[in-house]
Amino acid sequence: MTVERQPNLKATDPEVYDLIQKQANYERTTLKMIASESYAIENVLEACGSILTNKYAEGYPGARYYEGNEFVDAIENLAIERGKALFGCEHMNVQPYSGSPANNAVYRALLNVGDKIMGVPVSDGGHLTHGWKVSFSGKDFVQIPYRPNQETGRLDMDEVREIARREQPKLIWAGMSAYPFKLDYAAFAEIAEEVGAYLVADIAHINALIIAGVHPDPVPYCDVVTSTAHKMLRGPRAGFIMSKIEDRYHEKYHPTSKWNLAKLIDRGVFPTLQGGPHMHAIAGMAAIFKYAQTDEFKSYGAQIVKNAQALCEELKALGRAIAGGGTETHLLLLDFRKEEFTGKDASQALAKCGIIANFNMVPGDQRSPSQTSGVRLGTSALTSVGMKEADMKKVAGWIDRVCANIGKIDEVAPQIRSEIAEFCGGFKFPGA
Ligand code: DSN
Repeated sequence: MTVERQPNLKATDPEVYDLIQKQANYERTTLKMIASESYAIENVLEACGSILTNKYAEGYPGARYYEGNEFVDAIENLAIERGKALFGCEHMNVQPYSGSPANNAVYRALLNVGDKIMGVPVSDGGHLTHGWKVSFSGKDFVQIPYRPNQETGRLDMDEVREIARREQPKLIWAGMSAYPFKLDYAAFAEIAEEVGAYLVADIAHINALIIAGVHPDPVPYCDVVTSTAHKMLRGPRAGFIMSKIEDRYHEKYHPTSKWNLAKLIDRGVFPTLQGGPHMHAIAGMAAIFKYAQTDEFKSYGAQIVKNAQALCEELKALGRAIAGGGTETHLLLLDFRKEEFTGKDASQALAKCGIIANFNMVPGDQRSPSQTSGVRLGTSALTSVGMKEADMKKVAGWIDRVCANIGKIDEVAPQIRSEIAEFCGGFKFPGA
C-alpha cells in the first residue's frame, strides 16, 4: 500500500516525487540493518516538514541576532528542557546540524589546533571525528589511538590507561561506531581524571539503550556527551551536546577565559562553527525527546538488544562466526576472515536479496578497508517496526542463505528478495 504524502510534489514535480516514492517502497520491502539507521517517528517527520525550515534564528533563545523569534525561542527551550529531563544532564545544546558538527564544536570549544586527543581509529570501530587521519579531527588534532584487543574484540581498560599515562592527551573520546560491547565509563573517568583530560562520550549509536537502562549511562562521568538525534533515537537528522556547567580544567586549560564549560560548548557551536540553527530539526528533537520518555520507547530500547542477541545466537547456531563472539548492544559484526569472500562481497550480495547493511573491518582484519572481512548488522530499525526475537531467527536464516550462496547470488536473490518483501509486508513502516 502506498501512503499518499507530498501532494504538491506529486502534482507539479513528479521527478522528485517519484524518487521519494521509490525510496519509500524500497524501505518497506527490505530489511534495514545498517546499525546507524532507524525510522523517524511520524511526529518527527511532521515537525521536520514544517514551516520552521524558513526561520533564521542565529544566537540562542532570548539572545538572537534576528527579530521574530518568540515562537522559535519557545521551541528551542522546549527541546532543551525535555532533553535535559530525558538524559539528566546539566546543560544541553540542540543546535548542531548533525553528529560530526557536534563533535567538531567540542574540539573548537575545548582544544587548540595541534592538541593530542585519544580515540579509536575508524579501522577499529571508532568514528571519523575521533581523530581519523582524513577528517578535520585528524588533520587539525593529533590522534593517539587505542583499539579493541585483536583477539577478544574488547577494549582493555588497563591498556587504555597505559596509553593515556604515556601520552597525556587533553581529551579522551569514549564512543564507537562498530563495537558490540558495553563501554565502562567509570573506568574511562578514572583515567581521564588521572591524566587531566576532558572525557567526552559520543553516544550517537547507543542513546536509546542508555535511555532504556540496558547500557551504562555516561552522563554522570563525562565532561561532555555528544549524540545524534537520528540513528536509534528515531528523531530528526541532527545532533546535540550535553555537558556539565563548570569547566573542571578552567585553570589548567582556559585560565584567561571568562566562560564556564556550558558557555564554551555553546560558543563552540555558534558562532565558532555554525550559523543559523535548523529550527525544523530542533522541533523534531523536541518531539523525539518527549516520545523517548515513554515506557513504549524504553521497551523498544531494551528490545533492540534482545533482538541483536537473538540474531547473534541464531547466526552462531547456523555456523557463522561473530567478531568477539557476541553482542551487548544493537550491533554485531559477521566475521568472514576465514572465508574466501570479503565483507564487501557479502554486503553486496545481502543488498541484492533485500538485506541492507555495510561492509566493515573486524578486529584482526587483514583485508583493506575497501574490501574488509566483516559486515556490520544492527537491529534498531527492525526493532522500531516491531520485530521480535522470533523474527530475528528468520532474518538470520536469510543472512545465512545469502552467505552460503555468494558465488551464485544472482540465481538465489529473486527468491530471497521476494520472501523478504512479503515478510516486511507484515510490519508498519513510519513515513514509508
Ligand atoms: N556514519 C555513522 C555510522 O554508520 O556509524 C556514524 O556517523
